[in-house]
Amino acid sequence: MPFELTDAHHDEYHRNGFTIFRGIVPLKLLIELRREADKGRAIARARGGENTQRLQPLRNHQELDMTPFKEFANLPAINDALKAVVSPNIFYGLKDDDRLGALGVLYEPATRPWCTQWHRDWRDNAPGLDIKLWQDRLLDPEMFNQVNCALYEDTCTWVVPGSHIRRDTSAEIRRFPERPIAGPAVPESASVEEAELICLGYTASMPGAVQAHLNPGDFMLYRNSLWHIGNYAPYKRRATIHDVIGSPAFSQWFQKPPMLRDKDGKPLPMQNANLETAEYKAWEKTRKPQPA
Ligand SMILES: O=C(O)CCC(=O)C(=O)O
Ligand SMILES: [Fe+2]
Repeated sequence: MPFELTDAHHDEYHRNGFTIFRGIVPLKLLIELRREADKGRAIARARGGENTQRLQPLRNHQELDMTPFKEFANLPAINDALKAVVSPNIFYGLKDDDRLGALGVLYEPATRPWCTQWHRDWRDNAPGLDIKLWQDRLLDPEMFNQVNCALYEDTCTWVVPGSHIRRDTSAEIRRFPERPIAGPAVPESASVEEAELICLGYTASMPGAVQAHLNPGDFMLYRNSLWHIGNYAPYKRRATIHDVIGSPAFSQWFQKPPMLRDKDGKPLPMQNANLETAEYKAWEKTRKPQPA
């Protein structure tokens, strides 16, 4: 059945911070995208190691035929749906040249399961970013949009629905009081199975976490201000197109992200937005010796 946009996509995106355009990639294009994306896996591993997560941007690699990716990024169904759900101001795909901006592909690791930390992009992975300004932009739907479009079934991404437009809840602060956010404790001696289960336990330990389930050709649009994580295993074959969705407001941010700097111009360390909360203070007491 061809993809059909409904009010539910709009509601889900704004309420939960993500929505999925099911089966929006046509069959012939899916075949071509798989063919080129699968070539990128070896290039990614040669560059980033056997367990690397991505090849991005794709456009730097002459070995790859960008034609299907261009067709993908210009699909009217995708562009119309994005504009209807997010805003008429957003842009995707080609603008005025034949490059494909930030489009990349996410792959499964070759030998070892691993996961990212739980995070909200920019806030938790950009040391020195002025997170008060990040927080001020959360309610603007033209900011912080990205896409995962699965070419094979993909269950790696987990999210906390609704977290994209709010501060952390008490439970989230108790779970992750510290910055930078701690990842799972996987001993180097852990077997592959043990590493997989430790990562799964860490991933599932986030209050309110939900696993996204993408089938081939499903396009997940999400705000990366959502709490989210990627959890990977070698047997979960993955080739998922990963890209940002542009807007004039986001281009401005992207070109010059607001950084806090010291007097020598060096970015400050990662900030923690929860320092004044009761939950953070309670946690701090448990780890610091109290003054006499
Ligand atoms: O693998 C995924 O789907 C998420 C990756 C991610 O969030 C990241 O690398 O920042
Ligand atoms: Fe992320």
